[in-house]
Amino acid sequence: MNCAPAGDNGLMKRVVHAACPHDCPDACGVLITVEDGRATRIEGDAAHPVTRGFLCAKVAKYLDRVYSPDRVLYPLRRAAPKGRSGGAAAFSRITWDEALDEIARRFRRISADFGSEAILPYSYGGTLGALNGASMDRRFFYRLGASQLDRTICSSAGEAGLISVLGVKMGTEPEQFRQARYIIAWAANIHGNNVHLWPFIEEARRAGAKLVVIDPYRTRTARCADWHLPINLGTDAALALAMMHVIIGEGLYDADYVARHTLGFEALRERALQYPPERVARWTGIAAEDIRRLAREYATTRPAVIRVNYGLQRGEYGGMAMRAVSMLPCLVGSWKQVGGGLQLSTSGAFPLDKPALQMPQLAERSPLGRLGRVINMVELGKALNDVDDPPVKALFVYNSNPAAVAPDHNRVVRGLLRPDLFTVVHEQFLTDTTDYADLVLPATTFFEHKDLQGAYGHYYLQMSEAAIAPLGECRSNVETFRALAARMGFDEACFVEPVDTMIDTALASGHDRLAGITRERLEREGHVRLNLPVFPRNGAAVNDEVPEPFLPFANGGFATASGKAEFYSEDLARQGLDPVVSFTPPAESRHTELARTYPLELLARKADNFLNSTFCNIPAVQRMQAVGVLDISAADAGPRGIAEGDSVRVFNARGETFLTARVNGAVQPGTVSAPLAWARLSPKGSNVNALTSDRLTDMGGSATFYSTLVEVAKA
Ligand SMILES: Nc1nc2c(c(=O)[nH]1)N[C@H]1C(S)=C(S)[C@@H](COP(=O)(O)OP(=O)(O)OC[C@H]3O[C@@H](n4cnc5c(=O)[nH]c(N)nc54)[C@H](O)[C@@H]3O)O[C@H]1N2
Ligand SMILES: Nc1nc2c(c(=O)[nH]1)N[C@H]1C(S)=C(S)[C@@H](COP(=O)(O)OP(=O)(O)OC[C@H]3O[C@@H](n4cnc5c(=O)[nH]c(N)nc54)[C@H](O)[C@@H]3O)O[C@H]1N2
Ligand code: SF4
Ligand SMILES: [Mo]
Repeated sequence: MNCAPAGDNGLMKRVVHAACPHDCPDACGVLITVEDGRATRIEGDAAHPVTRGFLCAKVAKYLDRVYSPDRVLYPLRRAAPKGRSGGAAAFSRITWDEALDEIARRFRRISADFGSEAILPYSYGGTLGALNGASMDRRFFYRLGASQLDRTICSSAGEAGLISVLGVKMGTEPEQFRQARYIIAWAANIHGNNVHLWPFIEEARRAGAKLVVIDPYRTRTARCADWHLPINLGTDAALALAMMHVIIGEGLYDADYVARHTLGFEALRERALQYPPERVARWTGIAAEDIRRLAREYATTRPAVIRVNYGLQRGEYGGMAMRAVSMLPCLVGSWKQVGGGLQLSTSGAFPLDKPALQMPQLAERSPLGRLGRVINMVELGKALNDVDDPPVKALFVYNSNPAAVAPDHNRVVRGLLRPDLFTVVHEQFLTDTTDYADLVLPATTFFEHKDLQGAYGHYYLQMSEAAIAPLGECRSNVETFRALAARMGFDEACFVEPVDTMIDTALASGHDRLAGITRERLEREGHVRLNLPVFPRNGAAVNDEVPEPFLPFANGGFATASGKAEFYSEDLARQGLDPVVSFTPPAESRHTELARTYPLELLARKADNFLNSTFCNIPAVQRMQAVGVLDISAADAGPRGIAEGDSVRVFNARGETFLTARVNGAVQPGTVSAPLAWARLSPKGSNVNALTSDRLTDMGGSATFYSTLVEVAKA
């Protein structure tokens, strides 16, 4: 941070280093200019090796979000019936004292009448800050004896799949993509969801690299690619197996790497034999010849890297799909080259002391005397309507907008409408979820609080300083749960621990990768690269100005039980899953019985310019993003009498939503697609999640947003 009196007008002007906390792999370094207490400018940190001085279009407009006239600035109490009505008019302003008293009183009552597990926290990716994401809140709910939330809505299937092969969530660092000569963007919408990787890919392409995109949707990334393979939803495991069929059959694998660093090759060879390209072509919609060419090019071009993203694992068999794709670099040995390998996530490299931040041992001091039961956040509708041991009587939502993002929206809303459910929502804005809140508490943005920030798309740890004072009466998550703990009479010292001490605690895990990385250093430098072992000097820690390439698995060193990349997994066998890898069509897909009634596969995707449901309400961002649209192929539109611009009803047994048809070649026959947005801003108040189901994935208990069958009719 630097301070200087600013020229003529005598205002104090300073530039503050922060880190974008939104749920995005890029975790950008951000510079906020503050003049006389007001933020006046936001820009990407040019010194950050991945941010490189630019921000995505939505966060570039963040001043509009921070200073939006729609910010919730004071605690609010409901003054009208729950439901989609009224917005701000449905609430009246109260004081923090009144709000905290009411929450403490209701929580005590519910705990006495039904047991403390009748209280359910609900949070996800509002902020990925180490403190405001998961620290004081966890302490509070452990001490309270509340139900635990299994936070599975995004990535747990893919994580399970990746970890089943590699043992850890690590991969190729983004800076190395510039050295790659064959790049597969597999379910990776790089322009939309990971834009800071793009300049490295561009650099590689200038040096002759080829970019292949495997995505059912013609994203901007696909349009820019050398080769786009529009795959049918949920069929990636089959494609990867067919590639392995070719690679193994034609002897294109790295026999030495396989022999030294993998386990179960013979079992994999036998399995891959069952997936010849001709057979797989029918499932994937990709011609056998294209599959062969892809396999040969991938196996023989060096270095070859795969950027795979979580879109791959939002289908019913997402775990197996990620498992299959994760095997490819292990088979061809591309981990050995700078610019080779695979990246899903880098988050496993950040060894912050989570137990010390979250303190699960506090559960022993709760009325329950142990950890509460676990509720899967994907099944919120079930939890609110059907769970009875005890029923959920209070819901505390923060960092999340479940009435927009949770699957089976109508069932979720049925639960949220229950008059006997006490719902508190800690938010920056009035959202789909506050439509059902009894109390709304005002939350700070990252401009207004300090935090420590890791990443899942690079290897830099960052300090995010508070740039401005909290607006109105906003409080951070940390301060809100601190205040609630005091009101509940929790007198443990951890509830008064200052933010800086919490940051010190998080950094004090004693792990090598954090050696020498202190709060003071992060405050000085803004971002610091983790101490990563360097190839070929594996084991030696360096932290130079220009970091040397980090090759996590060049010499094997996988974090699995066997220490090898596991083509055969004893652990999966124990769970009753296929220990090798296989393809199964999702129950909701064109290959199954239900497709006779609902013949179209729905890709209920993310919007390129929103962040899940965040940013939907900001006018400057709305201008960049078409919402309320359904992409449909001419082959599916024609027979239904649907033309470009027509209003359509998209429906299945769970619900319906109303959209405007776009017949522009974005999707293939049999697939339709619509972006996620706020339900309350959508025609007739429902979004794509009115159509999605709460069925869980094969591994990790994640959501199956992208295994959804629908029918479409002209409205
Ligand atoms: N602009 C923007 N950025 C975001 C987000 C956002 O909403 N908007 N969301 C953030 C979040 S929460 C996350 S988890 C990350 C990562 O989010 P991602 O997982 O990368 O995002 P998705 O859009 O779900 O999927 C990525 C791509 O996979 C494709 N896809 C979907 N199903 C399949 C399939 O079965 N096979 C294949 N091959 N491709 C498929 C989609 O069409 C999409 O283009 O992005 C983050 N960044
Ligand atoms: N159909 C469909 N549904 C999806 C997806 C999809 O691709 N398609 N993607 C899924 C995925 S990958 C994910 S990760 C989930 C995302 O689910 P959520 O994490 O719920 O995502 P957001 O919609 O971004 O909502 C986050 C909310 O937190 C608030 N917030 C931000 N910062 C703070 C803070 O510091 N404190 C508090 N108290 N609140 C804060 C924001 O204002 C915002 O309303 O959605 C899932 N749902
Ligand atoms: S949302 Fe992602 S790309 Fe945009 S500023 Fe934040 S971290 Fe960077
Ligand atoms: Mo996510």
